[in-house]
Amino acid sequence: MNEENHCRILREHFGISSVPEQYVVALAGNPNVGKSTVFNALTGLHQHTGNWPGKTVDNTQGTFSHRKKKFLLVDLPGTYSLLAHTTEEQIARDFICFGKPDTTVVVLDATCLERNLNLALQIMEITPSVVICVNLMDEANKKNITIHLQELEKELDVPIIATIARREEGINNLKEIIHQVSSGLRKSKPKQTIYSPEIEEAIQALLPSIQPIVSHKLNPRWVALRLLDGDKTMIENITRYLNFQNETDLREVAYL
Ligand SMILES: Nc1nc2c(ncn2[C@@H]2O[C@H](COP(=O)(O)OP(=O)(O)O)[C@@H](O)[C@H]2O)c(=O)[nH]1
Ligand SMILES: [Mg+2]
Repeated sequence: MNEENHCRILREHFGISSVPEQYVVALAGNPNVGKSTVFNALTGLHQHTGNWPGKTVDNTQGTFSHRKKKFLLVDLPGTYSLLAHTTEEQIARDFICFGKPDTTVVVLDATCLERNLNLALQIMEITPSVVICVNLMDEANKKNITIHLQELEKELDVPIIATIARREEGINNLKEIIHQVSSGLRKSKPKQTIYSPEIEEAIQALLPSIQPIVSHKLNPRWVALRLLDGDKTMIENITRYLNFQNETDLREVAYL
């Protein structure tokens, strides 16, 4: 997809007004993890709020520069998952899948990492361009919670940055890693959730049919999982998205 086309899709479908030489960064996270605080620390006053097209959900966008590169940051609605069907979850999921952000930052609450990791793992199934921001480190310290960040980073195979967003601690490191991931200087192969043998077998059976259709546009394993879910709206969205790019109808694969 060329850059101008990408900007047009972002504008028409997501109300995102990016310019071609700008990296687009999505900010995801459960509600109340300090996402807006991270957003403010990254963008300062350079932000404005509107609505997602056709929805009554806030769409806040902001900009910052780092190492002479420009970044457009999009604050996604706070969600626990990307699988259920609330408007907020749909917006977050569609943006990560089809808006093709250069980097998706997942903000996690350091005091309840395990619950928060659920969303991170779901996002890691969609895109390899993920950065995990473990926020509220001061609160975790107060509760004597120790997080082995390096081990977690190795385990998940995505960059992890610790922050105390309220004090702007770690924000520069976060900018640095966003720059590295967006520009392709740092590439990850995020750990994938392994399902039961039956599901894994079904994924393997579908992949050869899915791969040529979705090629590099979507992660084939993720598409296989959605087909197995039988999530009709999502299958329609994927089909529309691929048609948009003049691709074969995905439904043929769904009804194999
Ligand atoms: N102690 C502490 N509080 C924080 C930190 N980051 C955010 N907060 C606070 O957590 C609350 C929720 O933050 P907010 O950014 O609105 O969360 P959001 O719902 O994820 O957007 C606010 O009171 C913030 O001031 C942090 O790193 N440490
Ligand atoms: Mg918020």
